[in-house]
Amino acid sequence: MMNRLAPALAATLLAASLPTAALLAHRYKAGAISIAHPWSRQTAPGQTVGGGFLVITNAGGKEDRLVSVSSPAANEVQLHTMSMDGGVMRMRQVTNGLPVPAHGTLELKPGGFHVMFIGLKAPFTLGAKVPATLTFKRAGKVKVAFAVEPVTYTGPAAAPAMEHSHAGH
Ligand SMILES: [Cu+2]
Repeated sequence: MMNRLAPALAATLLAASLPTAALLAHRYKAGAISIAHPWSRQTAPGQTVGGGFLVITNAGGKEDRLVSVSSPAANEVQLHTMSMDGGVMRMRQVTNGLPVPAHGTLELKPGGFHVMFIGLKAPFTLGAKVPATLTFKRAGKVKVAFAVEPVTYTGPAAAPAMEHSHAGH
């Protein structure tokens, strides 16, 4: 599946007004795997797909693999990668999963690897939690919830730096 992206990804201006995001971050653990703050974005009326983003850390000495994701909130959930194709960002399905390196991190973020919720059964509304099950080769199934963030949200990584700069005042 290949889709042209909606040209709305540049809207990062409001992210600076969301310093509480870090406080709402949530975390899951399963064996050597820990998962930080799965999140998605509020969907527009009529929007039938949504992205899912999260950071997966492997504290173990053996590579694991995110094999698949399922969710009752969508007809289908795929893992996607993004790449430039003739100057246009396109995404395509990853069918054999994504590796989580030993003592390493797999980051699913806007512009890169992501979870694709396809055929949303209801809009993703701000503040909602979208339930999903991640299946790992080693760690097995992990139930998580994707926090629905504003369309301008770009991830929890920006928040700690912001808090740090505030602490300096
Ligand atoms: Cu996608």
